[in-house]
Amino acid sequence: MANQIVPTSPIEGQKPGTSGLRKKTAVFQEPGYLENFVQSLFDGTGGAAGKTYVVGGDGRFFNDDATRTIIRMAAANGAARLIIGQNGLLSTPAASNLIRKNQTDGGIILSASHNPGGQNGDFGIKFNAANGGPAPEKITEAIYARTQDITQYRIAEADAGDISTLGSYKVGDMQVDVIDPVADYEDLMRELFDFDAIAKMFAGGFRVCFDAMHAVTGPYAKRILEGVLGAAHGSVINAVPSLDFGGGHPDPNPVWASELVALMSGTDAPDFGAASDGDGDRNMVMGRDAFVSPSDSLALLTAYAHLAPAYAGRLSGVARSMPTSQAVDIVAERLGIPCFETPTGWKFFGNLLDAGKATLCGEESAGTGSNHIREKDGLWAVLLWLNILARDGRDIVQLRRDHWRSFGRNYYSRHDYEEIPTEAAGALMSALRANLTTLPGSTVAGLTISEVDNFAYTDPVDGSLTENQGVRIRFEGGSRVVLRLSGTGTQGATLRVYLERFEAPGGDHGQDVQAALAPVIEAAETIADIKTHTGRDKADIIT
Ligand code: G16
Repeated sequence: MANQIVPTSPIEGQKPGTSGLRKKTAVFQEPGYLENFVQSLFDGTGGAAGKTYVVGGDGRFFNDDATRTIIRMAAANGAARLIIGQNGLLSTPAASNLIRKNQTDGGIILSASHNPGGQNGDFGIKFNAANGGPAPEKITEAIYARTQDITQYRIAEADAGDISTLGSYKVGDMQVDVIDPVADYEDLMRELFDFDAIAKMFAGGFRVCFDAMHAVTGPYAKRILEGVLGAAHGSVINAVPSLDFGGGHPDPNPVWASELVALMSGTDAPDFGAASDGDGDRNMVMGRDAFVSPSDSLALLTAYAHLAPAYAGRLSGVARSMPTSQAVDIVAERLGIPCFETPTGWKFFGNLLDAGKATLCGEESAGTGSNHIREKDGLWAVLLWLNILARDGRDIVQLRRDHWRSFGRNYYSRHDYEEIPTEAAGALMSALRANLTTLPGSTVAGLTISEVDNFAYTDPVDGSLTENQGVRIRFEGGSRVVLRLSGTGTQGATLRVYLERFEAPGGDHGQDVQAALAPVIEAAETIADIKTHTGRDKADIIT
C-alpha cells in the first residue's frame, strides 16, 4: 500500500475545548484541517504504530467523509486495527464501552455533541484515552502543541473500504472491523439493570416517550426500549439519525426538546418522557408536565440507585461539576459517602472513577453517568430511572416531591448569553475576578454576599491543579451564583450564569423556578454588570 506524505503547516485555533475540537463544519472541510488535527492527535499521543482505536461518530454531516479520512490516515501511520461502528455510527457512551471492553489504545469520536449539525452547523472530533474517557488536559495539550509545529501528515492512497457492511477487511496492513454499534452497549445495560422489572412495568401499561432528536441514540433506544424491554411501538420518536438532526438543535432541554415537552403536557401524556443529544451522552427526563432538572436528577438517582442491581450497596462516592446544584451533596451526606466538586467537563471525573472514589457523576448540563464507562450516558440514565420507577412503584413526580420534602429543594436555573464578543466576555470575567476580595459583606438585591472565589481544583488522585474555572458567589442563607464562559461554543463567547436557592425540608417547594430565583437573578446581573458588558437585557436561553 502506498502512503502519501503531505507537507502541511500549522493551522491556527486547533485547541481542544471542554470536549474536543469543535468548529463550524465548513472549517473542518477546509483542505488539511481535519488531517492536521488527526496527525497531531497521533503524534501527540506517541504515534499510531501498532495501536488499536475505536472510531465512530454521531452521524452528522461530514461524519462519513471524516471517518474515511481517519481510516486512511490511521493505516498510513501504522495502526494495527480499527473498530468502527457500522456506517461510522457510534454513540459516545458506546464508544467508551468499546474502548474499555476491547482494551484499545483509545478512540476517536466524531461529534459536536448537542450543537446543530449540517453543512452550516458544527462538527467536532475528540480523543478518548485507553480508560474510555475524554483525554485529560495533559494529552489535549500535547495534541494542541503538535498542531502548532506540524509539517506533514500521512495518508494512505488506498480506498477506506466499505464501512456500511458488518465484517472485517484490510487497508494495507491495518485491520478494520465494522461492528454493530448497539450490540455491546445492549449487553452492558443488561448487566447493570433489572430488565425484568422494567419489562413487567411496560407490560402493565406504563408508557414512555423517548425523543432521540434525529440523532445517534435512535437505534440504541429503539432496540433496547422497544425491542428488548417491550415498550410500545412508537415509544421512541425522531429515531432515525439524520445529517442535520432534522434541522433541529439536538440538545435535550425544555427549549430544544419542545416536541417532547408538548407531548408530556398533553391530556394523554405518557408516564415518563426522556430525550438525548447528538452523540447520546446527555439526557433529559420528565414526568407528566414536569421537567426534572439534571441537578435534581443526579440527586434522586443517587438516593435511589440501590434499586438497580449494579449499584445496590456499591456507591463509593458521588461527583458533580462545580456549577451543578448542591442537591446531591445533601443526599451524599445522608448516605455517608463523599461528594466531589470538579470543574466542568466530564474528563475531570475520570480519575475519581478509575480510583473507585466515585460511582455516580453528574453535571447540570444534562450529563449523568457511572463507573460502567468513562463518559456520561444518556440512555443509561433513562434506564436507571426506569429501573427505579419499576422497583419503587411511585411515579417520577411523586418521587421528586417526596424527595424535596425530606431533603429540601435546590431551586436551580442556568441563564446563557450566547455569541457575545469574546473581549466583552473576557472583560466581564476579569472585572469579577478583580473584585473577589471586595465583594464579600456587601448586600445586593437583598442578599448579602458571604464568599466569592475563582474556582480551582486539585485532583485528589494525581494532584494536578486546574485553575480559573469560574467565579462562585455565595450568599448568606445558602443561595449561590456561578459565572463562567462556555468551552464548547463555536462562535464568540457564551456566558453561563448558574443560579441556585435552597429551600429547607418542610417548605412549599412548589414555586415557579424563575420566581423563586428572582432575587438571585437580580443580584447576579448587578454584581457582574451583565448589561453593561454584553449590551443584553436578558439571557438568550434559560433552562
Ligand atoms: C461537554 C462536556 C461536559 C460539559 C458540557 C458543557 O458536553 O463533556 O462535561 O458539562 O460540555 O460545557 P460548557 O459549559 O463549557 O459549554 P458535551 O455533551 O457537549 O460533550
